Amino acid sequence: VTAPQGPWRAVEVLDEVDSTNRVLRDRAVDGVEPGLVVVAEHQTHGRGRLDRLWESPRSTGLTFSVLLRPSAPRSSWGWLPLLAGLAVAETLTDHVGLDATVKWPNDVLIDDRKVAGLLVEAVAHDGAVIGIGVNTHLEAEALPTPVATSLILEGAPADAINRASLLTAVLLHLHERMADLDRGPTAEAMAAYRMRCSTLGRHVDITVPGGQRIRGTVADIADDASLVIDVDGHGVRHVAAGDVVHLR
Ligand code: BT5
Repeated sequence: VTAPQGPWRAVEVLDEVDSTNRVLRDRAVDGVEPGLVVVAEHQTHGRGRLDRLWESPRSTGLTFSVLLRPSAPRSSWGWLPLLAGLAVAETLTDHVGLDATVKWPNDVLIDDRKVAGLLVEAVAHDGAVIGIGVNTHLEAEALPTPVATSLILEGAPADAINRASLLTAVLLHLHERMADLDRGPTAEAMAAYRMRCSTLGRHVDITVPGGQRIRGTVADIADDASLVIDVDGHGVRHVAAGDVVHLR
């Protein structure tokens, strides 16, 4: 793997590690410069949000993290996972030829099934770790949930999902969308996110931190990256964090 253009200084490939996010979080504490990319052939404890697990048998996925130091003010960091997810979805369309959407806040879907997940964490020295897991070669019997899918199952051509070339393509798109974040985020980036967001307009069930559940229709993604929900029978509510289920 060679480091592509952009802010990426180096790409480190590890055979086995608990979690690439954990590695970069520790490196950030040690004061490592941003721009480092860590890829794992296998993660023994891939992390999702809220102590959930990201399951990916050896060599069936692209699992990596990047360390950045966004110059955008913290008030716009809500857009970080959204625009990173947008970059992944754009890569799947441009590089692999599949129609991918983003599910707020951190999933990438094909045909409403999860093909990629993102975990963004604020770390030492104003850093942000963006962890990305993409199911590339996962076969049907190995899917961790019924709502998961993989690029191979969606009919992607084998050469397009070669993990080294996919990584290079994702890093290029990520570089562009993170530059948009640092510029504002730009109106173009926010519009591109809204266009690709399959949560927008959907009837959803949301569990917010603390456990409260809200049912309603997603009316908008606000400029602060929160969801604007038309709560069934109870007016409008902004939700900045939570787990979303798309209802039929
Ligand atoms: C995520 O969390 O989707 C974030 C996943 C981030 C993984 C990357 S891999 C590289 C980097 N290093 C890490 O340690 N993590 C990052 P969340 O929204 O909480 O979703 C987790 C849920 O997705 C699980 O509870 C499962 O239901 C489901 N899931 C687990 N593995 C999956 C897979 N391979 N494909 C689709 N869904 C999966």
